[in-house]
Amino acid sequence: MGGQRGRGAVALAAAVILAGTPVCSVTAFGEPEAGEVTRVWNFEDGDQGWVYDDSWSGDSFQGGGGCEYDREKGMLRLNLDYSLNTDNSYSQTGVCLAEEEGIDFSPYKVLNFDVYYEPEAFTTGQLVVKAFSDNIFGDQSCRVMETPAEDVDGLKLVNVSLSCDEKYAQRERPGKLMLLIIGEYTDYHGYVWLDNITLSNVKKEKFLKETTVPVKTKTVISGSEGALNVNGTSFAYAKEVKLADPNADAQTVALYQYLKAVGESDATLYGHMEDTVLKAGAAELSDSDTEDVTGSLAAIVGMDCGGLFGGFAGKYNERHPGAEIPDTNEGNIRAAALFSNEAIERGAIVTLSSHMPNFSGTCPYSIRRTLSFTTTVPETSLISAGTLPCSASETTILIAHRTISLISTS
Ligand SMILES: [Ca+2]
Repeated sequence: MGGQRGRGAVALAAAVILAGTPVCSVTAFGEPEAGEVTRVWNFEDGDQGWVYDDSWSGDSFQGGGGCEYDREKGMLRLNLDYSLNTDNSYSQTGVCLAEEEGIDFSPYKVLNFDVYYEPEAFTTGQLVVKAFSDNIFGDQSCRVMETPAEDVDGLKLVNVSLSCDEKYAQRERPGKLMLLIIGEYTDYHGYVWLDNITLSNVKKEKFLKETTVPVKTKTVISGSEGALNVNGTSFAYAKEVKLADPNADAQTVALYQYLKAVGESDATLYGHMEDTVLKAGAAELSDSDTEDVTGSLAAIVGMDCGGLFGGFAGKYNERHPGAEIPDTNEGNIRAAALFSNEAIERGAIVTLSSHMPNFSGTCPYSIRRTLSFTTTVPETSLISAGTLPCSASETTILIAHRTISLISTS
């Protein structure tokens, strides 16, 4: 169904093709920056007080281990065997530095260190590293084999970065700093090297690269009443599109006409979850990593209402100083709707996903109704999740419905 309708008001989504290979200058990691205060253990002349410490191993780590100074590499070398604990999710040993007067973390914000591992030393599982020093590092961890690594002389190099809790760093003087090397269902049997254990007041990004090539969208796209034009070639909109919803409105039909036309072209629509919500690159460039490297927003922007858009209000407030949307369910949902509207205004197609509950539940609210996605609800009628007559997970669907409705009224 759906039938022959006009293109409606659907915005053309930018078809994004990554613009060339940027020439990058790599920011050297570990170089001190202006104003940086550090304490460094680089093992250029001995173990600097670091020793093997299996005091927390218990029965979890039965393979035995050791640690010695590797003079040739200028690193600390651990000899580890997790092969007797392959079934264990948490097989733990490590190294430590102990200082009688206590370790002063107060000037520092971050602990960095390099971990080198042998890619041939295991067939399954992985290593996880943590730091323990009273409450300074909380429960942070780094899953070593899942972290981007550099290849160095046949070894894999991973830089671990753990934040110091500034509150505890002011208050505590732990006598010991432990670096725990935890085997997770692994048969790792070999060496692990540690180097450049560094406390610093400056947080750095190991893989930060600065592009020197101006961003440019290489796909030229335009639309007319009857056709989509991609890089000079026209693709006529289908006169009819068959949709599951017989009541699909003109905008929906136009969207599918557009998608069908794109599908017939050589262009590809690039999609990115929460393209303007979550950012890995520098905040001062734009609100979208995609835009930073291509010049336009992702063509398809996904929004996931897992956790009732938890954290969206905070992200929105970061991007819009003064917005002051409260960190409540209602605030987060409102922020998600506002993020969505902004993306739509910039040409994106917005998708909304939710983690569905088991529909066999006893919620009195009609699932059929919540999934219809056709009612428009003005923003002023947004209701808080707490007032809904359904379970939390079913509420999530309702929230999705409400958010879709907010988007559709933009
Ligand atoms: Ca070294």
